[in-house]
Amino acid sequence: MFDKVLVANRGEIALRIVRACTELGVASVAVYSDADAGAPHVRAADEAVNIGPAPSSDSYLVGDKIIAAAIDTGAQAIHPGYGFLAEREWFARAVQDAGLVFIGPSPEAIAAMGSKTAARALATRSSVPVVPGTDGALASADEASKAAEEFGYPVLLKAAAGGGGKGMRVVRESGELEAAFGAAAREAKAAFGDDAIYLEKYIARPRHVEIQILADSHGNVLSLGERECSLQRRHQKMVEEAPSVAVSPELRRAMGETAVRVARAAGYENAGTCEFLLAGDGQFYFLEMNTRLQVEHPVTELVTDIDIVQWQIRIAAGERLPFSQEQIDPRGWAIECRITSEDPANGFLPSTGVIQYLRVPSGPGVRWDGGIEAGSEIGLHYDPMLAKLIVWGEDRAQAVARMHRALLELTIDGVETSRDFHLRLMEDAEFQSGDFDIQWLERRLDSLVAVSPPPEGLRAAALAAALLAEEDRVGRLPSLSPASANDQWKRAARRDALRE
Ligand code: MV4
Repeated sequence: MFDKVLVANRGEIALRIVRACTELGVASVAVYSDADAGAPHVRAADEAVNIGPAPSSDSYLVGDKIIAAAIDTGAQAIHPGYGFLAEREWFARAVQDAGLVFIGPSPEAIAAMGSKTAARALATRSSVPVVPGTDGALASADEASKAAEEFGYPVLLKAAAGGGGKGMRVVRESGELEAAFGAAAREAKAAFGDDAIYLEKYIARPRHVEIQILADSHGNVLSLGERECSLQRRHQKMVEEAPSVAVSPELRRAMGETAVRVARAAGYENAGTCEFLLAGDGQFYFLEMNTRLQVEHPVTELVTDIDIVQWQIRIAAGERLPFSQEQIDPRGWAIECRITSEDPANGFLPSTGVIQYLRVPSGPGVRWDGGIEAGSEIGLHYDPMLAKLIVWGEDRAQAVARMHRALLELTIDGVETSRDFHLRLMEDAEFQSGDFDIQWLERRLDSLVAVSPPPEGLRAAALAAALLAEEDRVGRLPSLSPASANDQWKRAARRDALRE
């Protein structure tokens, strides 16, 4: 095992990795930008190194500074977390070339999965189902048009270098294709510096289900089961769960075996995730493989009782996975809410400020993976995710009830957060039924961010104030039925929320 590991990240994931190191008896080194001096992840680590100014392009994205910090402090390995340098082939190679261990897959595996067309080809060679589509990139809008006729409309144009929905265009009929092809290529060029576009048949209203795998350096590759990630807004996941209501034990086995096949074909090592679309008819299609630890890994940890981050470190140190596939049997239900500093009542506009007060939920089955504390300054330099609230229950209904209770316990003063949005989502009957797909959340958004009435007392006071103001204005108390008063109050409250 390593003596010392450098954590090349910030916020909640840096803390998560430091915790894993500490439990393994491994010393940890944090890195931090000027904006993060004194941040929780810095104090949690055994040592910390400043790597530059607040903008991540001058700090968390500068591989040379991070590698130099590892060498200077005598760390033997670097854990990249997610985002920043986690999926940069050049960084994984530079770490190796510096004589250090990159806690993640090889640069070759990162490169193989970085190209979505290469990943598709690799899957096809391994008899893994992919959405019907082109084998490689399209040379022109004309070629795209021919392919679209072959596979049939609607089709989806995707960036070969892509991921995360950038450079993606749904095309419903031939007349729209040429413009959509140009737009997708321009967007791909701007986002990835590569305008290569390929095409797939568009799958209507699927679920987004992914399989977590662990692969050691001794040829053992295991599936830790699925996560249900359909609840997204603009390609940002908001809530994840494990397992998925749509996955039977048979489907879990089939998808797990498929993910393991992809990982083996890529010579994959360490933790990784295969993303699938799951269609309404039960067909599943491999989309891409994420070659990193994912934000939502805790839901898998809670249902499998396997510490994925500890195993990432142990695998990188050459240890063997001690369990067999048969021993991995998800138990109970886990749900994660991503608590962000965004204002749901205001189009999820990022909110900034200082955390004035923080009450963290606790009690049975509750886990808080956070990166903030009272006094933390929330700016615009980094991702708005403040923390993840994760719960476990015996079944889905208990997990939902527990998440609702935990969200009630959560108080964050000083910035707007997604907390109330998550509360309303837990109260939503359709969410509770589990019957949703990748478009459901956006269809439902308006009703989930609508202003809910305050407690009775406050509402009565607000009504009394409104009536007295009206009396002042017109010289008599207006006649108002309770129902219409309630409607008028809601309209006024909604106006207020929109104005803020
Ligand atoms: C698709 C798809 C439907 N049909 N491919 C989104 C990002 C990238 N990981 C792949 N994604 C999708 N690929 C085919 N052939 C649906 C998605 C998708 C999605 C699309 C629109 C809006 C939200 C979405 C959320 C998840 C997946």
